[in-house]
Amino acid sequence: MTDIAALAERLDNAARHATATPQLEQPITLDEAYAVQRASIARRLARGETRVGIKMGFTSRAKMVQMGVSDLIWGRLTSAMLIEDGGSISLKDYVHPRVEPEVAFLIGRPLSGRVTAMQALAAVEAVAPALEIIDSRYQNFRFSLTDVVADNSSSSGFVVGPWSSPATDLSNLGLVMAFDGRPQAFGSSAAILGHPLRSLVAAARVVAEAGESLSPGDIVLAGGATAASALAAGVFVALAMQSLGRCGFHVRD
Ligand code: OOG
Ligand code: MG
Repeated sequence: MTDIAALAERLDNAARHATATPQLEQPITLDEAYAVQRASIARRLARGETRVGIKMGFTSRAKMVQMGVSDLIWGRLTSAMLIEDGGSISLKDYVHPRVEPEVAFLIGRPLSGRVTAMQALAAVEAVAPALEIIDSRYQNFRFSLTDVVADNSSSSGFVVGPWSSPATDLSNLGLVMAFDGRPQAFGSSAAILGHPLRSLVAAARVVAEAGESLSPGDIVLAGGATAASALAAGVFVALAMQSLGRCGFHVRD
């Protein structure tokens, strides 16, 4: 029997204290992994954090290849993970953080279940460039599919840039992620399942499978468009995305 509560506590503590934990010793099922994720987030909510949306993972080939996992996953975003655009983070709060360029959707109408891309778009209030900070709580940033799902899909922080009209064509927006002006990754929003809206369609389906819904005010991160880059102390991380503009944050020691 998998002790869901014990695993949730272990992963929550690893995140809170920024200390790595070994990969899970016993194999668990995907359903158990999502149950651990839900229980670990419940601990955060009990401490006063609020739910602000969800993040999709492994929606691009670049990310699947980098991490050796090829199934789409998702995780929950809480208020404590939101970093102000232009703000800063401290490396002390993370185990081995990485950053990746994403697209964010702001939900304007409830969305859940099997929907078409047109229906998903109709639920979008605004779109923005975003940077996700991922930080696996597992040693050496190595995990299996179920390990990473239990660990809330490595969610640890995110920055959202200026919101634009949902009418913005997201199909193929060029992007550059830079550290102190030095490009770390180039890409296109097309890398996200061919079109980031497909990630929102998938988000609507996976939350429904979990008995949940996307609600007005929720943020959905569509998934990294390129491989992630390890963060280094002192750098300013910037994302510039065609049509959508920029966002960024400072990394302190
Ligand atoms: C898992 C999270 C994946 C994405 O955008 O693909 C993810 C990881 O890479 O640690 O956030
Ligand atoms: Mg991501």
